[in-house]
Amino acid sequence: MRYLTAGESHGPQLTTIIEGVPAGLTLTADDINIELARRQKGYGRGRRMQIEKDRVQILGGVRHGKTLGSPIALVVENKDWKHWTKIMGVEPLEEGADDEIKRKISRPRPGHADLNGAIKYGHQDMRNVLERSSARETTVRVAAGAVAKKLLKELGIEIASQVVEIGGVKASPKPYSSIKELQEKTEQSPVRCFDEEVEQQMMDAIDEAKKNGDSIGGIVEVIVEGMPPGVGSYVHYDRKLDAKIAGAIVSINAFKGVEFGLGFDMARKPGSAVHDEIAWSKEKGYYRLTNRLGGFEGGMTTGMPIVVRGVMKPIPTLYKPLKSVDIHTKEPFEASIERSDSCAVPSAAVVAEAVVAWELANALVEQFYGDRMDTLKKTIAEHRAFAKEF
Ligand code: EPS
Repeated sequence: MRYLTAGESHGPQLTTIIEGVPAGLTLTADDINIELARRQKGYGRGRRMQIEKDRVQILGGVRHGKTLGSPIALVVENKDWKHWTKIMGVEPLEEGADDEIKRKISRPRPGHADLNGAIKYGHQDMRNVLERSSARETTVRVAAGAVAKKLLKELGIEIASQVVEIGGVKASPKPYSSIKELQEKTEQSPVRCFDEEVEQQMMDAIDEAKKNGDSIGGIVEVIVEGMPPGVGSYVHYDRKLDAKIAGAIVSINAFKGVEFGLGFDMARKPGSAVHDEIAWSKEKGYYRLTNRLGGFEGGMTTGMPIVVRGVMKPIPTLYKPLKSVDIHTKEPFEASIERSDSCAVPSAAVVAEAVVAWELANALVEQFYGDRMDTLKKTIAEHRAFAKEF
């Protein structure tokens, strides 16, 4: 499966075309809208989230509630577009159009794509960069991920996420009785945190950052239950599924690092305290006594829950601007101020779910020949039985 996205943050719409989804998957706009609404929630978002009410239009690839196997075209309108029709218009501007219409940006924000993007594409106006590098694009990545999540659900695979740290406030690792409990409780939390004892501290940290014109980042964790073992491969670098997931996480705007299971803590422990011992039982087949490796060995799933975390840096658009240089005059300036969020970590957890779901669904479709949902289900059920008795 693959997908492309197009669209600028303040352009008319965001678009994605998804290719390779098996035929016969039950899919409605509501399946996608639920995910879009989840991404829009979260304490710390700015005014833009009050303007947008993201809803998808399915414009191809689905008929009478089922996927056809043909490309799926999804569109989400930007409600804010009506305020930007001139600034972001497609047609050439009349000669002498005033600066208010151009809203040019010549002062790059440290930490954003502005300066490198301008150098790469030769843009004298960095709005041409920031409109596309904006995290608004994650809207349609979540839409594509919603299709992947639907596919996983039909195969008995569940995905959840939790925010485990915001601005230095850490959640304590609390056990959950089931992934359902984790899904339901984080959904009720304004910061998508399972540990309600630190929720208020996280919100206070966000308020403090906002008051200071600053921003804060954090850590999100994605958990997946129900993946069969042996998905991915050890035989070649570009077939390792954990590597694909790591790439997908770091591809989310502002993400800077990724870890599985014990992650970076593994550097501080001996092998005997890292590797998961193997056991077998009639009803479970092979399983691990612990899950410190987070569901992967040798680039393949172990069948244990996948536990992957990503770190999001603080958003680089600050009301308290940092030093920068005007690209026209080369004079030092304080970087331009653009409207922004003080913290988008809770939203980013939903994006992380989407990109992980995409990689897993893709791996299953590739490995188990998924032109049709019914045959995909059958071959995966056979593989599960084979792995259990092996
Ligand atoms: C973003 C800046 C803000 C965010 C935006 C990402 O938008 P604006 O420039 O319109 O104020 O709200 O996020 C979204 C619009 C979204 O849907 O998540 C940025 O510069 O990355």
